[in-house]
Amino acid sequence: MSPSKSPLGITGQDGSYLAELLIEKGYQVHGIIRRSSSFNTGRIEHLYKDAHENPKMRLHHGDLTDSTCLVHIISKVLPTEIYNLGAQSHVKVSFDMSEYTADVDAVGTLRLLDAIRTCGLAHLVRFYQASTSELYGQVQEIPQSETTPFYPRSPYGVAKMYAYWITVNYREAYNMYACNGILFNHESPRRGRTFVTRKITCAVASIKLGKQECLYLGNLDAKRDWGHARDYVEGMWRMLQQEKAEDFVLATGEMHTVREFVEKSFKAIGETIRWEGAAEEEVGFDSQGKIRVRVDPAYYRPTEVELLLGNPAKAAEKLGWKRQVEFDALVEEMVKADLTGVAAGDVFN
Ligand code: NDP
Ligand code: GDR
Repeated sequence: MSPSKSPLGITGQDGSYLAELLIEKGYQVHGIIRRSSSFNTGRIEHLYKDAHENPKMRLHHGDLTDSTCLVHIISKVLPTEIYNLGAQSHVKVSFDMSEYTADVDAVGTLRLLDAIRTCGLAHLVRFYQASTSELYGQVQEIPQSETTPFYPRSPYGVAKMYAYWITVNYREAYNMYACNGILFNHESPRRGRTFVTRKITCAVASIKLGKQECLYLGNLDAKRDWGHARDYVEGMWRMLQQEKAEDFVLATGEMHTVREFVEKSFKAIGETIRWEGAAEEEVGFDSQGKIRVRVDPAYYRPTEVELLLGNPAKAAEKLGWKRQVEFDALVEEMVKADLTGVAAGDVFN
């Protein structure tokens, strides 16, 4: 039997790139998807169609809030690697749905680890946990590495901190091959449209095509370390190919503000943004003097993570991993994809 990989969260941004990578590597992929009243498989449609002729990918209905289904799927599939990418992954939404976020992101990870043990696979399965730079939250050190103390600033960050430690604990207690990838923000044309990068590139494309007047944003001064999702799924896979399970930071080592992301995105359509005013009154004008960006405090978070900058030295040394896509190329790719998508009336998500 060829080794099989099970990504949870296969319908998300990272899951879709990871599924592509694993199929390319010749593995059988079993994805777990949630039942939905509408199609939620847009990002993996191209892979699923192929599966009818060449069954390299199978989908199973399941949910991180349902232990029984996790046990059933794992005992049926007998995977060699499990990637837990499933999560309520939106930081702002986690303030509105804190209990649900804890159930899926924190307890869901525990359920999955216990399902592996229940199936008697603790020594056979390699487990990847999608940990996050949100664990660092309030700045303790710049740049942040595997040894930087955690100080999460949202229900999402706190839930992911439980998931981080339960992964470490199961590695130590049950000798499981279980790793945390502490990934800094990574984006792509498949990024959900409510995350700031994709919200910006979609709006810029819509403004260019005359379908939107103005983009409303929250904190323009937040700083993030943004890379390309395709590079990061390669790093996830490499983490599970080591002799010994360890935790790794994946990041670019470069930081930009939301404001810079806006400016670069407009530059990609040949437009320059001029800022006026401060804080909630700040606006961005285009070269014709039209207001194209406004601040809406509704997008502020009760507690904000102001600055994230990762140090990927350990991943470079031990995994031979390095980001391939530079910041400018990432922005250009996203704007270009959205120009095509908006023109065709066919945007992801
Ligand atoms: P997305 O939000 O795009 O995808 C999340 C996935 O989780 C979707 O497939 C979603 O299914 C699934 N999911 C949500 N709730 C459940 C549930 N209860 N049971 C099973 N599956 C569920 O996230 P990304 O692809 O961007 O991120 C992947 C993982 O990496 C997440 O855990 C995220 O927290 C983490 N992460 C992401 C970073 C980033 O910058 N992208 C950085 C660091 C960590 P559905 O499609 O049905 O909603
Ligand atoms: P983040 O990503 O919270 O870092 O979590 P997001 O793109 O949502 O926010 C990044 C920064 O931009 C600021 N911001 C806005 N954000 C959104 N979504 N919408 C806005 O209008 C807006 N205006 C300004 C935010 O305040 C923030 O500072 C992502 C998710 O993928 C997590 O799952 C993952 O763990 C982390 O990245 C690493």
